[in-house]
Parts: sequence; structure tokens; C-alpha cells
Amino acid sequence: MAAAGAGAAGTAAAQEQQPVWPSGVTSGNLGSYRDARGESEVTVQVGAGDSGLAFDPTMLWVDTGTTITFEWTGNGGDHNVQTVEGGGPASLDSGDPVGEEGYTYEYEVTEEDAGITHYHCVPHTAVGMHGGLAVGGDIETESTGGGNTGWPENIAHVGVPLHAHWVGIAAILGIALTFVFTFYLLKYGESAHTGHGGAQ
Ligand SMILES: [Cu+2]
Repeated sequence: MAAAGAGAAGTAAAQEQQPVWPSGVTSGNLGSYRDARGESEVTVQVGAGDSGLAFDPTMLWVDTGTTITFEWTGNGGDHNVQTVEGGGPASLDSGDPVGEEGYTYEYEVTEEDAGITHYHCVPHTAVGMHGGLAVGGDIETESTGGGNTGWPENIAHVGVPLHAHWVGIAAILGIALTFVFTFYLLKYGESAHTGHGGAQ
């Protein structure tokens, strides 16, 4: 219980308001978030993270009028930026995948893009190269810790060892009882037989 309390306190300290992203966005690689409202120019790395299969920031919140520059790192192979089918109001499309370091795709955010857009890299959509773009002030938000999965992870880490602990004790008790019963059955059976045989 002490560990759970400490985890909850840490989460509360790092709490902030974040857009409510669709699950396809929050399950994307890297999972970094940036609130860039008030900034006229923002850069998103394409091919970020250890494997080069992520967007950084993975989740971005901007105002209308902002120019987003997607900049290729050269890592992770050929990438592109494209709104997933039915993924939202912004029509991101950098064209065919490219791998060249320093390649850029500029996107100027307009009022028509207001809301949340889910985009991905087409060649790497199956391996989690997804991102999210929130535009404007009419965005539903929620309180979060370091990431959206902070709370469930903390709860799971406290609950799983406790559960495994009791399963282990039950198994040991079961094995011990089997030995005890076997020992007495053998001992009783043997002495009874011996006693019977000796009396004849
Ligand atoms: Cu990619």
C-alpha cells in the first residue's frame, strides 16, 4: 500500500491537461506530447526514437495559423505522413515514402483543421508509427500524468506481484500437504501391515 500511495502522489504532481486522443494515437511509438499552442512554427521529427519508427512529438497541440514542418531524420527507412482514413479534419499527405535525411514536408494549419487528426506513416502503420494533431481551442481534454497510461500501469504493477505471491503460497502449501499425507499413509499402511503379519 505504501508503494501505491507514492505512485499516486507522483502522478498527481506531474498532472496536466491533455487532449483526449483516439487509441490509435496513444498506442503510437514513442508517445511524446507537446503543447505548442501560441507558437507560429513547430517541427515534428519523422523517424524519431531508438528504432526510427516514430514521430516526435508523437502528439502535438497547436493553434490555427501554425506552420508544422515535418523533418526526416534519415533513420528507420522510408517514411511518409498521411492522415489515416477517416482520421480527422486535417488532410496530411506528404506523398510517397522517402528516407532522405533533412527532407521536409510543411503543413499550414487552418481553421478547417480544428479538432483532432490521427495520422501515420503508411509503410510502418503496422509497427506503430502513428501520431496525433490537435488544433484549436475546442478540444476535449483530460488530466494525465507523464503519459495516458500512467495510472493503469501503476495499478497493474502493484496488483500483479501481490496476485503472483498468493498463487505461489497456495502452490507451496498444496505440495507440502501432499508430502505430509503421503508420509503418514505410507507409514500407517506399512506398520499396520507389519503388525498384522507379526501377529500371525
Ligand atoms: Cu515510417
